[in-house]
This record gives sequence, structure tokens and C-alpha cells, in this order.
Amino acid sequence: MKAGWTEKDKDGDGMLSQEEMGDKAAKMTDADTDKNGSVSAAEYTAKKEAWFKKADTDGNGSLSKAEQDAAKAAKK
Ligand SMILES: [Ca+2]
Ligand SMILES: [Ca+2]
Repeated sequence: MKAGWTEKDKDGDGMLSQEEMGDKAAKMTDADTDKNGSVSAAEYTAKKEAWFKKADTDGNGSLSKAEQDAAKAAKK
């Protein structure tokens, strides 16, 4: 499990509650694919992977600076 995750998961139950996600709650609702009110590590990973695939516009498996910038710009 990644450090960033452990940091967010304050009660250490392996899931992120809306409270733990704080201002990212809106995004969390998005990642909570089974809609049980918390984001599991698997859901979190799936979300990140989906974002990566979307951002990797030329599909070469890595994000160039331009692809990262474009992905960030698209979020706004
Ligand atoms: Ca969930
Ligand atoms: Ca790429």
C-alpha cells in the first residue's frame, strides 16, 4: 500500500470514507464504483489507471510532459 493512501486512511480500515477524503469528496464519489460510501484501494487504483489511460493519448504506456499538461488542463 502506498504512503499517500495510508496517510489519507486515518482510521486504518483500508478504505477512505468521505470524511477522510475531505475536499476531494466529490472526486471520491466518482471513484466509489460500487457506491458503498467508501473508496477501497482497488477502487482508488482503478480510478488512477483510468485517468492514466485517458491521459496517455498516444497509448505508449507513459505520460509525456505534454500529455500530463493536457490531462491537467482537461480537468479544469
Ligand atoms: Ca466502494
Ligand atoms: Ca504517452
